[in-house]
Amino acid sequence: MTQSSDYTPPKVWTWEKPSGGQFANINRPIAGATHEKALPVGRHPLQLYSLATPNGQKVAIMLEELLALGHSGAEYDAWLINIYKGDQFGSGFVEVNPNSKIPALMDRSGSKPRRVFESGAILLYLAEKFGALLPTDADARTEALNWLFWQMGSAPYVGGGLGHFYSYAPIKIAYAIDRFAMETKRQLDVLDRHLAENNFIAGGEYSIADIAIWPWYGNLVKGELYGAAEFLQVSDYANVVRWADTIGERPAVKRGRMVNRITGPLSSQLHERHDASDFDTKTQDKVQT
Ligand SMILES: N[C@@H](CCC(=O)N[C@@H](CS)C(=O)NCC(=O)O)C(=O)O
Repeated sequence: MTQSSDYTPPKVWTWEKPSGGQFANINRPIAGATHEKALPVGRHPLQLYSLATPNGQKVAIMLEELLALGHSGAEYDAWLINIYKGDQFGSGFVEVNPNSKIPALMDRSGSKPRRVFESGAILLYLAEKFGALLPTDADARTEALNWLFWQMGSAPYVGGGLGHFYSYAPIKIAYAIDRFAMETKRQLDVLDRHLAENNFIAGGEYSIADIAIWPWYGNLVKGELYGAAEFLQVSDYANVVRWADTIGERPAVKRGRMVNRITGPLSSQLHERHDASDFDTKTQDKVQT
């Protein structure tokens, strides 16, 4: 392994300059708002403030699944928070999520607005609110929550670890890439072994565990994340690929991943979603013509 020791950490770390890489201009060691900006509010009970990253996709997919199940109370406005431009540091957004990360949800269906942040908490909140997509049987419910929290703890190694060092970092560091490629492959193997025995993550029933895991590991094995499919030899994980294909075919998943999307084919980008018909009329290919 390549060893490099041309850097000795100082006694006290200081923030002197942007560290380079794709997110250098938005990363900072201080929480809180950088500017005053109120969030827009639409007409629906649920207001989603997001971007179609894997964590953002989870919530839009969940809402589309709930609507497909007939839960009209899950109608939502989805507003674009462009994290590359620093929208997550606006005062209104920070009030909804003090951690300045998408996705964030405001539930305005009650007597006073209720904020929900952290994608796992949002999925659980919506599943409980609508009594859907979380098994009621104690064993299956526990298993769904096991995997939901597994995802929340594991994906940062994929995103903040592999994705950062393989794709975004300004220099390629063999030690870091090896460390996180190894961990990502181990996680894919965990999933592959589990999905060899189960159709869905919590067993026989599609649930919020699938909705949490698919945007990360499903996108990864389908080559939609960090361009790392070949690097990780994802075809070795045949059960994950089979599961990813099955879920990717769900109409609500196809819709949900378009919401607040600002990259990819214009026909797949729905920057804001305020009505079910927006999928047919407001994608960027139609808005721009
Ligand atoms: N644990 C959080 C992670 C959310 C997260 O990392 N969001 C990223 C995009 S995927 C973000 O908003 N980054 C903006 C920033 O770091 O400034 C969740 O699952 O909701």
